[in-house]
Amino acid sequence: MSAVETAPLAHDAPTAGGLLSENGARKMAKVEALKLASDHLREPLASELENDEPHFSNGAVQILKFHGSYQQTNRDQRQRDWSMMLRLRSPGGRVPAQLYLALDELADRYGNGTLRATTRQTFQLHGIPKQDLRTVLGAIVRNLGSTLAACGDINRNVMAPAAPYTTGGYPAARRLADDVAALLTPRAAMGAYLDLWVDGDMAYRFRPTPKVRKVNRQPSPAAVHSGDEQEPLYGSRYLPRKFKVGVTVPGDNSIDVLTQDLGLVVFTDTIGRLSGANVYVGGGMGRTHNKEDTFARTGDPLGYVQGHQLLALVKAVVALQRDHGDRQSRRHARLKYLVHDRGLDWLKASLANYFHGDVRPLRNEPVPRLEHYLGWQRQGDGLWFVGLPVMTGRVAGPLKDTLRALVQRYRLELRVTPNQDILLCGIAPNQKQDIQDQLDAIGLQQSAMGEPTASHGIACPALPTCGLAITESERTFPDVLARLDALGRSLGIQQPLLVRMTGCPNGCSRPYMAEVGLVGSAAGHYQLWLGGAPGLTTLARPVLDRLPLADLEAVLRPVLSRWVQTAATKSFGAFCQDYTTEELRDLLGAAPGIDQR
Ligand code: SRM
Ligand code: SF4
Repeated sequence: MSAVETAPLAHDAPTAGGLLSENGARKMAKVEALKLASDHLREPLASELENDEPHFSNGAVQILKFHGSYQQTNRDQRQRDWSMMLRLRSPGGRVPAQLYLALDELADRYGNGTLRATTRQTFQLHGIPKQDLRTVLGAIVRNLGSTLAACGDINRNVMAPAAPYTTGGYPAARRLADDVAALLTPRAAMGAYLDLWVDGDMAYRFRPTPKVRKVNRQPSPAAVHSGDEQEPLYGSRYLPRKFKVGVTVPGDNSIDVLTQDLGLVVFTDTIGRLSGANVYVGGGMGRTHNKEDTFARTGDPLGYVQGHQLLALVKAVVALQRDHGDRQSRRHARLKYLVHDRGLDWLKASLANYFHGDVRPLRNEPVPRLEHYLGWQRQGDGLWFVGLPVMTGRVAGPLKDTLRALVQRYRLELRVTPNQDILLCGIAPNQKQDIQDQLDAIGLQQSAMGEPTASHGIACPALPTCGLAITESERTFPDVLARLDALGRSLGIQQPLLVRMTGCPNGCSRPYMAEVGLVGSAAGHYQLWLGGAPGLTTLARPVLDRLPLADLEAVLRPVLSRWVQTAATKSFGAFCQDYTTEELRDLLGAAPGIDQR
């Protein structure tokens, strides 16, 4: 099948947009045609795994993503140096000891010797040569991990509060996240996945949770079915674009709930059983510089749905996006554009074809906070966990050695937080001192928790691995934080600032929710966003397009100074919200080389 062609739609429900070919038929976009021709995500990947080329073709690369891997080059090297990034899928960030130890070893033996905790609560490995991909991926599956659907046009890793609290609504939120992950696991693609990576060994088949089995047995509205018996929810072209779900409890916004395509805030009864959830739809961060029709957006409240109807609701929203999401323009294909363009009323009316349950008015929620869970805390079951700040999520050197030693000795489960930090969980009281001693030996807790911004900031990988990066992010972030902390000290600022940085506008560290967002716009230059809230409830605004990083202090000093002098009881984000964009620009310091838009 050629890259762009006229082909029948796999599902004949309406699709937004629509390029017409000469004979008036709708032309299928390239990636759509590739998905359709892939035999549920097998080809041309399966064939190309057999050849000796050091890289995959573009077609295979698109299918490879659904298996959790991206082909990358080292952008520090002049010559193309191909390797694969592998991303796991770990709902709620849970990584058992056995899997962690396997990842640790695989990173050393086949990868670049590091692991990276991601902003969606999982681990990535970088630098895997193509010829080792089968070995590495097979080892992950055999150690009870999975990379299936960690990337690609499909539901991604489901987020949930990482803290292993055994009380309140936390266990219900984690169970719901597991159920959603199981519900949205592709069926036919699972077969392709096991065939490719573990010779079809069905022992590693992902088994749906009992709740999901029950929901799948119940009749759902006809519109939910894709028309493809093998892949009943997704159909043979899967979704128009990635889809992200996050689950949390009222007041804990560690998962950045408004940035999710579908955000669920669960309510429980007095003994922790799921009663229902407030549902938010249409959040998303990705945008493109100078393309005003792309934008970051916070989700809209859809309403409250009762617990026993929640999985049906989740399926319904996915099916609606499958049928109505834009399959012609990938830049415009996320659910957020559907909600923005057609409106919440349209969404609610259309959803009625897919969901026959009740959508009630939202329940009240407490003011949300970004919980970090750093330091020692009780789980609630007699055990402890310790939250370790990990700068930009990169696990390397002494930190990697210490984590391996601790996990090996005590068989500890890890949890990755949306803030790229790691929680060591299930610690018995008599293990605490030894663990603390080992953490002290590498200076981990003091160093990273001493500085106000460091325990809050996140940055995406950017150069050298990310093919879309315009600027540095991860490699320059520690220095940026140190400079901001020094500036804060010189101005007498006590409160931490929420700082997030990326190397391009795709928004992988969710910078548009930060109090200070730095978004790579040209070599050495960053778009400056101000005005996000510490509880991640408000979108920030762009105030400068090209801030030279060298001028960071000069530009921010006057506005930070005005804040501490006039409104220090407010957060910096709330202070910025009181001003128009023009006024905010006037409050910034002038520095040579700044283009004031
Ligand atoms: Fe992302 C693409 C890294 C979370 C929005 N993201 C990429 C790629 C795969 C680059 C590419 O397409 O070639 C990056 C790989 C870099 C590398 O070398 O590892 C990449 N994204 C990451 C991670 C590793 C950043 C991190 O610092 O941890 C995160 C992995 C998440 C995971 O475990 O699943 C990551 N990406 C996010 C998030 C945050 C989130 O999901 O909560 C977002 C914003 C939320 C959203 O989706 O709207 C995000 N990534 C994007 C986009 C823009 C999507 C859009 O709607 O326009 C792209 C580009 C694309 O998809 O075309 C992208
Ligand atoms: Fe790459 Fe841009 Fe995502 Fe950073 S924000 S990892 S530069 S795609």
